[in-house]
Amino acid sequence: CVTGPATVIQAVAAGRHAAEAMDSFLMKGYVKEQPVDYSCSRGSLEDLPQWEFEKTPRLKRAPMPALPPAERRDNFREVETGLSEETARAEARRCLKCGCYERYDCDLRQEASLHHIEFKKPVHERPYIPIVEDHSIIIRDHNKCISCGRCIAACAEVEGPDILSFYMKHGRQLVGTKSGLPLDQTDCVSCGQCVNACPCGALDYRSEIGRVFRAINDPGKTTVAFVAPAVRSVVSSQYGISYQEASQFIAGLLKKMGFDKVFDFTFAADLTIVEETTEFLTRLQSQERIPQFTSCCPGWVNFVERRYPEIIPYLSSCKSPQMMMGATVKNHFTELSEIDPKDLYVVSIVPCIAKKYEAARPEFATDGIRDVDAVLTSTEMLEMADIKLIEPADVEPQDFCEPYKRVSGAGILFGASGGVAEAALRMAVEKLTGEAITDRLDYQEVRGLQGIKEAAVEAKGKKVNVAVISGLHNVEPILEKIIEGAEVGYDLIEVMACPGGCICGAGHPVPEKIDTLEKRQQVLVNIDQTSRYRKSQENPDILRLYDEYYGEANSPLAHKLLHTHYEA
Ligand code: HC1
Ligand code: SF4
Repeated sequence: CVTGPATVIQAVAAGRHAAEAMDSFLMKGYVKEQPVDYSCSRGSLEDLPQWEFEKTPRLKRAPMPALPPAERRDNFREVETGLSEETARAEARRCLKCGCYERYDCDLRQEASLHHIEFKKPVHERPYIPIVEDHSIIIRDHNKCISCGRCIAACAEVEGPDILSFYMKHGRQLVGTKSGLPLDQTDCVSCGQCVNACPCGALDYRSEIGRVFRAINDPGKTTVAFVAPAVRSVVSSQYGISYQEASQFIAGLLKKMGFDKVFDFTFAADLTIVEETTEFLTRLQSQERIPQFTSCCPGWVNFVERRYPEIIPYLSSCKSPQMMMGATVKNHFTELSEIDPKDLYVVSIVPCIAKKYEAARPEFATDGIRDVDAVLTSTEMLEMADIKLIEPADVEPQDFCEPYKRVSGAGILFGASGGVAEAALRMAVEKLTGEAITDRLDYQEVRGLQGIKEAAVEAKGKKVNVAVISGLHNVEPILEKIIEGAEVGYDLIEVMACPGGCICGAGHPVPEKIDTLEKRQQVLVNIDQTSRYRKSQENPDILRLYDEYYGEANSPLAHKLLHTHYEA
């Protein structure tokens, strides 16, 4: 909802002002010296490497076509505006120029028209409020805020930490933290759902597009990109390609963008399953630190460290696939290819904003060289393709690169809630029974978008109880019970912070804009069903990596590079 016409008009005015100022910077050629509002800019590609993007707002979502597709224009009529058809159509076509790239697909535009609010020239009545930079990833620009409260609701009801609220300052209603502390000192898990909920660019996350372009254009650097499982589903929707073509299309797209090597970090999801399931079976046997919680979601890990440190011993010590891939590439791949780690620039592409936070943690760097140098969201990747004017027809589909080329369907399932548990069960049952499983690979009961799902599996007389949880508010009652010393009845618990898992990550375009969460999940399930390898532990490239490098699962070298510790 929109709180009042005046607020909207003022918000619109502030955005319009920013766009006009940007145009004038471009015309005057100041763009390289001035802080750039990238979201409003239309510069030439040659300028890009010199721009400083990191502290500036960025394009919020995937670019929309210049003209509204027919169904979008028709959707507008579904909103009861009370305006005449002619006026309504004229209003619908008027971009608010707030700085985002939504244009005709704009929630704020629809809300404004619904409340009969007309576009006005900026009046500059309100004093400018400095942009709040009290978090390493998320920034807040009160000047664009319309007090709709969506960010507060997303934090409380979508994700769960519930740390945002309104407060009044100088007669203005602003969004801040409930405790009054800077955002990075609260229980904020850096998931970014508040950013995705904001309809007008008042909340944004720091873009790393500039650094990545600079690395690609640096002849002294070998650039490596690796892509998370859930990115396939969005690329499939965005470019209208089938799930069968999605993986090869992404590899071709990233090569076209200029990366030297492109890996699939579904490979590291397979590696995670081998490490984490081995750890789980050891704990199951000794009944120590059971239930074991998964640790691949950095939003969830942040939540435990900040709000429930008593749960730390129950977390798997495995790094997330992102950080396993980073450590493997910076150590194993550099050794194989004889590249100095400082000359290798590693970029991870994910649907997740918390992964930007994760990659920057000091424990994931050696001598100042990060295992993952930059993290792009899938939205940023689509923006980069747009900046480089890459059309789908320009992309030459190709395989991911050696030596981490082959991946399993189990690893692909990681991208949706239940996928980690399903992949772990495919290995755990085989290890417990000592027999290869061919008939029971699908665990339908842990798939889907419900907040809490369960599965019970019998393996040679042993029963394994699994819970799968997405949305942090859904896990809190279980955590409270464990802290009280009560029995929860589960052996393994998968937790993903975002509802439905990474397919709903805030680094993806908003689902309703281009597809649905169900469709995203189905893309991953379809890829799994048609994969040559459907169990992580049978991926030949994983087996070779153990043979040639790590030795065996949970070996000392595996512990050094693939496991971590947590801090309260
Ligand atoms: Fe995820 Fe994961 S599944 S956390 O959702 O374990 O981002 O896709 O990359 O690391 O593999 C996100 C997705 C992702 C990790 C894997
Ligand atoms: Fe990131 Fe996925 Fe966790 Fe959301 S569920 S915070 S997208 S890792």
